[in-house]
Amino acid sequence: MKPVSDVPVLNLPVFQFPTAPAFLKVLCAILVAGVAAARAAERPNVVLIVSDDQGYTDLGCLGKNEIKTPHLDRLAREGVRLTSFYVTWPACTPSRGSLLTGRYPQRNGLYDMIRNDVADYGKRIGPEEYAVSPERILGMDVREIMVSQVLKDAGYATAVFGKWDGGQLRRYLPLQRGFDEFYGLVNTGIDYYTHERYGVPSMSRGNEPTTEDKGTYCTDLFEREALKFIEANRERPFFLYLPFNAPHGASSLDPAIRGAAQAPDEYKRLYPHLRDELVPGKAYGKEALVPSREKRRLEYMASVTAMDDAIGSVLDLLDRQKLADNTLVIFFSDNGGGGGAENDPLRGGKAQMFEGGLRVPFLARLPGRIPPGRVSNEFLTALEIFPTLTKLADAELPDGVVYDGFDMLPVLAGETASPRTEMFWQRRGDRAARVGHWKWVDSQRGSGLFDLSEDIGERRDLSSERPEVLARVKSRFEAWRQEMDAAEPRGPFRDF
Ligand SMILES: [Ca+2]
Repeated sequence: MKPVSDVPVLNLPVFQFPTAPAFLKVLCAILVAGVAAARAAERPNVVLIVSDDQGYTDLGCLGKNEIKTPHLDRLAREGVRLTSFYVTWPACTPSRGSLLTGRYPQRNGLYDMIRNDVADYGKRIGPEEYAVSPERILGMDVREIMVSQVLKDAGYATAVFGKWDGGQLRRYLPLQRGFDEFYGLVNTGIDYYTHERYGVPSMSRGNEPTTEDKGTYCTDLFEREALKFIEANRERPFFLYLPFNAPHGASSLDPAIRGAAQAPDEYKRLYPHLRDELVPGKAYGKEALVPSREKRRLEYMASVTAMDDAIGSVLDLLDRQKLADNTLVIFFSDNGGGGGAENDPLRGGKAQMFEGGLRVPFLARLPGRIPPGRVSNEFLTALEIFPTLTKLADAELPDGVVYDGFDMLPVLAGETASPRTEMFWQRRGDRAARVGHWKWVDSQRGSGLFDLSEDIGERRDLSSERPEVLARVKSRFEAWRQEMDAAEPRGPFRDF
């Protein structure tokens, strides 16, 4: 039997009833604390979903082709779909870096692809590529603040599951950039099943490489992690960044796999009219069987539908946990469609300065704020993501940092017109600008001045008919370029 003296005794202070003013002070303090706690609990969650190389018209709800995306279609029905939403670069790395920092790639320093992987076998990196990506030790400048850090500091639980693509050395990894959790590929693309990039294992959990799930379709893994995270954090505000690598082509050494996305058979069976076949072709300078054009479209569409299913599981869980009404869900593609994608009626695609490389599908849902079923042609960009999420979380933009966007929620809600009037792009020697409804392109793949209000397909070059407009748009580009050159230098590509 325990001696009585071992029983813990609570040494409570002798309670004295406070005097009236003191009592009011205590009461006020309790009320303020209660309101702050309630406010913290009320702050909306954020689920930011990014797909990889998805085409402008590859959404089932558009009815333009046979692709099946029932859950993205649901988001469109319950929220807003944008038709003039742009990313900051026509390929993965800088586009993703920009949405996380709220700054032009030319301002945050990550203005080209990070080739911090073994190059594809037999690939020759040209001098132009070497000039901007000479090493495998690069990443987003560590002085850059990501939106994850701002939300974490504001009390949000933060996680990223999927394609990181912001540098693979430890100092560049998500846990050092304001994310509490990370599971995914550190680089820009993998084989969906082996999780290897051209034979090199590329998955990490937290700061450590892992092969724990080798063999499992990666979209399913990101879904699994997302659901676990939401379950675990349902009582507090959370920021879930879900950047899928679907429907990007697989980075496999196998000629029968590379060059197409990958999807499980159950999703490929949804598109029975497309033949799943290999045809004679070339790989690494030798004869080989490679995916046919039809198979590339099949794998692409099936991988989009598999991703859509994962997104459906996330939306279902938000419903079950009664979180849907207090969660901003955003979806867009990191750049224009490539591989088996369709961008029609836009000109061009991934890696190009035409609209097909830069204008992407976008959906957002926030019940009670964004009216359901809206379609908006307002001019908005991925630069708006950072200020929008910061405002939503009732947090402040970091001091002394120049941001290139603004809070776009009032525009998404249809309350105000977009304040954006211009946007600029540069990819090596290729340049482009949109000023109002005018678009100027100067690139290896073609150039011209186009009136997007009448010619979204950029078919009719008006350079000689409207020289005054051309001069104005080019001068706006030059002013932007000068501003970028004058910005505080950032790595990895510039000396600092
Ligand atoms: Ca991409």
